[in-house]
Amino acid sequence: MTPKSTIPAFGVLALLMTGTAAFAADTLTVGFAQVGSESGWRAAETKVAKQKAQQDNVTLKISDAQQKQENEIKAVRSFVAQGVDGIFIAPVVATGWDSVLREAKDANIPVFLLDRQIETSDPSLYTAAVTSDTVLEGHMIGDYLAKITNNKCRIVELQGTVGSSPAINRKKGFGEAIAAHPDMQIVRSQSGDFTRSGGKQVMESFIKAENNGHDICAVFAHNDDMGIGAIQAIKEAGLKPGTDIKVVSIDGVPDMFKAMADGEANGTVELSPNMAGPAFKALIALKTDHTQPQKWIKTPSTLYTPATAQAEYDRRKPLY
Ligand code: GYE
Repeated sequence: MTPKSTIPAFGVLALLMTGTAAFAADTLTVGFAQVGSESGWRAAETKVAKQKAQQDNVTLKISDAQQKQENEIKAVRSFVAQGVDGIFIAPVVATGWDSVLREAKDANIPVFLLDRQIETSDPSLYTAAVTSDTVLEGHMIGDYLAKITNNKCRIVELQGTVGSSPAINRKKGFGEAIAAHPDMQIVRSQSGDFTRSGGKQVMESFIKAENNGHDICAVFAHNDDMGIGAIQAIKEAGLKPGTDIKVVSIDGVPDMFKAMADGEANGTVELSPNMAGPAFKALIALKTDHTQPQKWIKTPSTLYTPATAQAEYDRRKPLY
């Protein structure tokens, strides 16, 4: 028996003695291999993770991978070497995880995927994934764009990080939604890497290629930050975002609510930045009484439009 395996027993004993559920987590240390800080949504997720860790008495070690998978893999290896009680990974890209996950599994350390999914031939290599339904998000915003354009629109698409599950899935969901409408087409599509500057740069090139933007009906950005970057590019080209070129995206960050309130964007699908909270809860339950979590702990996604944007902005601002 390793010293680690005595932790749940201690937890249960103290639970009986103190009668409080908070104690069991006192001893937990979690390593979080985070993507980076490419977007406002990502920064909020990190912030909420720290808050939830404090509430749940978890010691949280966060490593910033600067959007590189190799850095995340290194971080996971170091968490395994440190013998942490759980590992959270927000996987930059979907493939290439099996061998490092096997190392964590061999060391008996449960792994939770946060906000992005992976492709693996052996799902037993991770314990659970806490993510939104990113295919659904693409579908929802595609249906909405169809509605506000009378099913007729030449669309440019700003994709997220190449090979990341939200980029793959949001493209898929959006494509499914517009497939029903022959007059809706994606005429240009390129990655802006989920960043504001990437979104702006790629949008500038789309505008140049599309009759100074006059032939573009809408931009679909896989996240709000790229959408905000696109808004800047549209303005600099002398056009009106939200009117001349419609802007729809996904995340629900305050800046996008502000843009909608100002009439410069048309819709976003919000996903909760609280991915760590449900993961801590599941890890604590697993450690205290061996409760196996659901494989996919799904968080909700909600469509927002300009009609309620000002109120939603005021409500969210303090949280970010
Ligand atoms: O939408 C984007 C971030 O993985 C769901 O990553 C997350 C996405 C989010 O960079 O802003």
